[in-house]
Amino acid sequence: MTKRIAVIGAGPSGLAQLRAFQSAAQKGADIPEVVCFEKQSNWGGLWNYTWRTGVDENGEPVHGSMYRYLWSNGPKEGLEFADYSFEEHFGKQIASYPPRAVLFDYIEGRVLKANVRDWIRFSTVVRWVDYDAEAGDFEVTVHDMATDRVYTECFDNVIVASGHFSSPNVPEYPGFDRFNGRIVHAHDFRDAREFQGKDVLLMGSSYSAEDIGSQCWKYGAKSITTCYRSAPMGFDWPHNWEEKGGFERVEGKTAYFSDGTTKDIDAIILCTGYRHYFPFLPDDLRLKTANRLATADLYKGVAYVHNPALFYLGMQDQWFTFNMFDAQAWWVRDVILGRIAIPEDKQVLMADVAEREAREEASDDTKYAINYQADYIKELIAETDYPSFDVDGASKAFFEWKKHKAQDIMGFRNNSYVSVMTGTMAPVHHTPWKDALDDSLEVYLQN
Ligand code: FAD
Ligand code: NA7
Repeated sequence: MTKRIAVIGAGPSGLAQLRAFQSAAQKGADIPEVVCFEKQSNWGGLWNYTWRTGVDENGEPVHGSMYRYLWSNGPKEGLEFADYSFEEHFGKQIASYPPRAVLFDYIEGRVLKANVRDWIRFSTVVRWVDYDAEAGDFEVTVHDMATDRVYTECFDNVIVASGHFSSPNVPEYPGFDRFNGRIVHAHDFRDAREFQGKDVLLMGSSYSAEDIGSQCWKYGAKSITTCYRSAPMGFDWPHNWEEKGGFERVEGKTAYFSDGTTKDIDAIILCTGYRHYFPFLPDDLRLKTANRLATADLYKGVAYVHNPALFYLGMQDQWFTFNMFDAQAWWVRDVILGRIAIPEDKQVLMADVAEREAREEASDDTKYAINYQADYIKELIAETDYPSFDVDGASKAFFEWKKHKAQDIMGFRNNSYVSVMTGTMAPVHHTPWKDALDDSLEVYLQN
């Protein structure tokens, strides 16, 4: 095969794409040349932890939003690879909410086994992608930071797997410019110990506010205050955690809220979400979407309707992660291998997007949303040879997880679930999450 494929990013999504092609080759398929460009010096995407914030060693924006002591915020049984179980990787079943280093090790294990590291050009930033309509190919311009060389190569397809939880959404509120303390976005938060003994305010009512607040609480913040724009998280918080309404302004160190209350605070952490940001794409190729389950302009959630030779992986909001990226990557691979045809009529592609959007909007219910994403995974894997697995069983782990969070927000990570890949129950972790201050791989695996 003479085709050339560019994959942008070697995080879980990009690595899923490499593994998808390698698995086809292993079964005897003729596969294209796959070149993956990764701006960091190692793979793993967000799971490749960096202490840096702002700019990296090359002066590029730091991709990582990961922080120390992060434990998976959902059960591992919901994200397990169908072709590489936790038991295969660790040689035993492990507890259900692994810390970052453990998940990094697992992600890495599969691609080390697949032997695809040579397909990746590390420390290489994709600067620009153009489509040449006459030639029918893409020109990809990259900057190799190690040799300080900018060059352009042509590809038949481009697969964007650059993630969408990296570029922060940073609102401004009255008084921020004169606040006598630290204001930091979740993207730049690294170590909860920085806030030991402090009164911390977190803005937002989603996963980052919940988890960064929990980290700060666990590592000794004096008090946690969260404030919401639309709706409270509504958990049964510890005694020194308060949830307030809308944030109005800050004067000196005093924050004012829409319910008329105030709180003196030392630091503000903006857990206000992220933007889909593709500085390397021109208008006609750039995905413009909100963070939702049915992304705009992506046929089957992956093929760009305005140019279906361009694909995007992992651009949805995520209940499922790693195995959803796999389902997508296997499907994209099969389009490229000519096993699946994308309809030529653009109206058909847009109708597919509209149907997905309408179905997502039909309900606000969380269970509905989880089932919606599960159905999406089932739809994609039915069309490829990705190992079939009990996706509804994985959804059940998510339903249990929601229940466990409602019961005990600081204790939900002490629960265990059954793997739908191997049928084994996870062991109970040796130490309750709130007392487990050492998040290293060695300590976690001591079960
Ligand atoms: P990323 O992991 O973001 O990887 C994208 C890669 O693309 C990076 O390596 C980046 O360097 C590279 N890249 C970007 N731009 C360029 C460029 N121009 N040129 C070259 N390379 C480029 N999911 C879970 O399942 N469980 C969790 O507990 C969980 N916790 C999370 C906690 C945080 C703080 C965040 C932000 C996300 C969390 N997620 C979690 C969701 C996360 O999105 C996925 O787990 C996963 O990392 C997404 O993989 P990805 O490959 O799509 O994107
Ligand atoms: P999310 O899930 O996009 O949530 C962002 C939150 O920030 C949400 O509660 C928003 O409120 C709130 N928000 C956004 N803009 C503002 C402004 N201007 N003012 C006040 N509040 C605002 O992002 P997260 O970082 O929590 O999670 C993203 C991923 O990171 C997730 O997958 C995790 O696993 C880790 P809204 O409800 O929209 O009113």
